[in-house]
Amino acid sequence: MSSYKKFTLGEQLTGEQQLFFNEHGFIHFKNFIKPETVDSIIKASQQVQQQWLNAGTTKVNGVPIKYGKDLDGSDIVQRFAFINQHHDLFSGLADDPRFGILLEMVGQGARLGTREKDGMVFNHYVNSSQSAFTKMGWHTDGLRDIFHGSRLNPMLNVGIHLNSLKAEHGGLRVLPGTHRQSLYQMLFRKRYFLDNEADKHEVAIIPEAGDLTIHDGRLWHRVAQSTVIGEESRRRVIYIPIIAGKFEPKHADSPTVFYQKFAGLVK
Ligand SMILES: O=C(O)CCC(=O)C(=O)O
Ligand SMILES: [Fe+2]
Repeated sequence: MSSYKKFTLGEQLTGEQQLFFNEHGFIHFKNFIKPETVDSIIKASQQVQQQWLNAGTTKVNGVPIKYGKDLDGSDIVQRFAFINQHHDLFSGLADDPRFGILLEMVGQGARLGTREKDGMVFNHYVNSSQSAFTKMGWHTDGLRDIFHGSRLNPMLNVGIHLNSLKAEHGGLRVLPGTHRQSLYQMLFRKRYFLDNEADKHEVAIIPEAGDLTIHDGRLWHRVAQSTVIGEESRRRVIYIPIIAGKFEPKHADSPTVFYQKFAGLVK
């Protein structure tokens, strides 16, 4: 599987879409949001960034905020957590009724993780020597639950992509089918966050701005570094988890959990 089929999200998931997701552990929907919405979202993220720079915010609900430098040397936020709690545009985005269709993929008790885990995350990658965020090593998102000592609850990660990219700009790479693996493979297939080499079975997710993707919390994936440097390498993407199981909201005094310290390994 080197390229893959892209879908359009309708009133409900089709049988074909469900089969694709069950088999491969990811799915890609074109044009979830309009170009104008993408522009407003980027502007809103810059407003939150300015607030956090002014306030010197280091953590939100215990989750570390990742800072770095833009191409012009200015300070930027490269990974926001719980951004939905800091701007109406992002809380409004989480209220989009179409997420209801996606919740059915998890079933009973499914909800958007707007108050749990890292909330709505906003990643901003740019490739330059000064950037603090250019790639992310192989991992599954569900490992967090194992660190939490809880059973692996169903978890999907919904991505809203804000740039139109080609393969040379890096971006999300997934190992299809690895969501149907043993716990052993989930733990040890690769070295979490340290391994970042291309895998011969990986698939490059090639989005256009406004597309939505979903990947299973057990699926191995990484973010490849752009092969080009500068403006062309800029990549913004929002993630929001769909979760089930016990409701575990975070709050201002929530502790920083062990896996979040891994974030420091990522450049
Ligand atoms: O930026 C991406 O596309 C993926 C980020 C990711 O895998 C994560 O934050 O867990
Ligand atoms: Fe991830």
